[in-house]
Amino acid sequence: QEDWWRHAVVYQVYPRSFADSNGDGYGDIPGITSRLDYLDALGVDVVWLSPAYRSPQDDNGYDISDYQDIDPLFGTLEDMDALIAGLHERGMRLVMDLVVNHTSDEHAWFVEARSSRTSAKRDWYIWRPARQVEGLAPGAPGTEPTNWGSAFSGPAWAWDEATGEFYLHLFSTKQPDLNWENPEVRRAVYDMMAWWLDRGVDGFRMDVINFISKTYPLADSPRGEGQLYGSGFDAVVNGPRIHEFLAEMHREVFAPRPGHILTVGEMPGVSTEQALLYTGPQRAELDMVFQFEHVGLADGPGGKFDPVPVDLVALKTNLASWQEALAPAPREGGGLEERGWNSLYWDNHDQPRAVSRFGDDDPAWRRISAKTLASILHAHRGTPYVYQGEELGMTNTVFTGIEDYRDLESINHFHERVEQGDDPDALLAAMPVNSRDNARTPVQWSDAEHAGFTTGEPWIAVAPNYREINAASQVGVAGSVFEHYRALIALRHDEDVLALGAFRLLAADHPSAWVVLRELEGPGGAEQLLLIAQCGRGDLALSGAGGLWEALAAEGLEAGDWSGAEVLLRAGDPEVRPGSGPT
Ligand code: GLO
Repeated sequence: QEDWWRHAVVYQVYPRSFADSNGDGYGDIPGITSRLDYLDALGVDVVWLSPAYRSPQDDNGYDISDYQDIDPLFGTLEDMDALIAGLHERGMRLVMDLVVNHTSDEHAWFVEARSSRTSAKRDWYIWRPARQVEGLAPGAPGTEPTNWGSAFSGPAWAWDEATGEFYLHLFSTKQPDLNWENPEVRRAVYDMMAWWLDRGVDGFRMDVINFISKTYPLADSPRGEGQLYGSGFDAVVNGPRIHEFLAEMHREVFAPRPGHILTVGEMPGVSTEQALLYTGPQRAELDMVFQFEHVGLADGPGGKFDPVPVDLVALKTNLASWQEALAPAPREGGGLEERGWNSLYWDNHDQPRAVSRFGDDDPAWRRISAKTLASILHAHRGTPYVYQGEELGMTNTVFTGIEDYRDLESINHFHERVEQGDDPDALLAAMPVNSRDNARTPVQWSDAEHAGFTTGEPWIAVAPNYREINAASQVGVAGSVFEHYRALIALRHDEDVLALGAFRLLAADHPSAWVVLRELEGPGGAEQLLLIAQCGRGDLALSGAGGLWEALAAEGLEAGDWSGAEVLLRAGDPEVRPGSGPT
C-alpha cells in the first residue's frame, strides 16, 4: 500500500547513544541489531537511524565525509546490511538520515572544491570573495560576504586561506553548504540516494531540507538587538527553487521505486501553508514534514538558551492548528481527500527530554507525566515519532559544569557568550534546560554500571537516574511507561479512528485538561475516541461549576455526544483503558 505510513509509528535511533557492542563507549550498528527484539516488542514499524555514515564526527555524524560508507565508530557496510535484514525479518523498515544541505569539509567533493578556484567541483559549494572594508585585510573578521551567523555560533562564512575566498556554512565550519543550483550536485545526491534504496533502505529523514534552495543574491539580513549576527534565516529557508528540487528528487529517486518508501523533511521555519505544498499527495514531493512551532514555544527572546516555561493553552492550540490546516477536505463527488500529513513528535536528538520540558520530571510524577504526554501526542492525527528512551520516560540529565557537555552547539554558545562578557554561572544555569546533550545520554537498559549501555567508558555520562528508569524494570511490567507506549502503538495499528479519524480539540482554553475527540465514519456507523488528559498536579475538577463537563457543555457538547466513545486516558488515570465516556 502506497501510504502505509499513515498507520505507522517511527522510532528514532541515535546510534552513538543506543547500545555499544564492543566496549569502546560509543553505540554502534551491531548494538542496534542486538536490540531488535526490544523494538519489535514495542511494536514500532520503522526505525529512523540518525547518521552512521563515515564522518569526522564534528557534529556527531551530521558532517558526512562519505555517504556510501559507514563510520568505523559504528561498524561496516556489512553490519548495516545485517541491520536492514534483521529489521525486514521482523516486518520493520529502515529510514536513513539524509544530510545533503551540507557535507563534511573532509568529503572528497569539498577537498577537490577547495583545491583551487578553477577546480571542477569549485561550484559544488558556495564561495564568495571577501567584502572590501577599509583597513581590513581580506578574510579578516568583518569582511565576510554577508553578516549571517551560523547555527553553531560564529559567522556563517569561513575563510579559505589557500584560494582566498569564503565558503558558506550555515552550521559548523566543518559543514560547508552544497550548491544545489548546480545540477551535478543534485545528480550526485540522487544517485547516492538510489544506491541506498537499492541496498534495501526504505526511505529518508531529510536534515534541514528546506534550506537547500538559497535566495540569491545572498545579502545581509537584519540583526536583532543584542545579536552578534544577522540570522540569514529568511534567505535560506523555503527558497525559490525548493519545490522544483524536491519534485525533481521525487521524480528521479522515489517514483521509480514506489510502495515502500517513507520521506520526511526536517523543516525549521515551515508554515502550515508551505507544509501543504510539501506534503500534498498530488504534488509528489514528500510524505510529511517535521515542524518546530510547538517546541519553539519553549524558547525565550534570546533563543533556545534563554528558555521560558511552556503555556499549556498555547501548546494545545498550536498543535491543533496544524491538525486543522492539514486535515483532509471533502472530495468532489463525496468522501474525503488527504491534502497533507503531520509528523508528531515531542522528542528527538536536538530537543531536551519531553517529560522534563513539557511534563513533570519530579520522581513522584515523572512516570504518569511521561504516559500522559504519550497519550496526548498519540491521540493526534499524523505519524508519531518516538525518540530512543522516550518510551522509558527518560528525563533530562544533570550538568555540573561546561566539561559535562559534548555538543558543539552548547559548547560554542558558552564560549562565545563568555567572550562577549556574559556571566559564566548564569550561562551554565540556563543551558541545562534546552541543551541537545539531554537527548544524547545513553539509553538506560538496566541498573547495571553505565545503565548496561557499554562495558567501557561511555562517551557522555549516563543520566544519574538510570537505576530507577531503565528498560529492564519496564518491559512486560504493567503500568510502566514502556507498556503504555506499546499499548498506544498497538491502538494506532488496530483502530482506524486513531490513525485516520477527524481531529477536534475540545475545551481549548481549559488551563489543565487536554481533551481530544477523534471521529470516523465507518461502514458500521460513526466511531469515536476521546482523550481526556489531566496536565499538572492536583485533581481535575470534572463536575460542578467550573468543572470540565461544564466547559465541554459550553461548547455545545453534551455528555451524550461522546458517551459511546472510547476513553484513552482519564483524569489521574494513567492506563490506556477503553471504557465508556462520562455520564
Ligand atoms: C537539526 C539537525 C541537527 C544537525 C544540523 C546540521 O537541524 O537534526 O542535529 O546538527 O541539522 O546537520
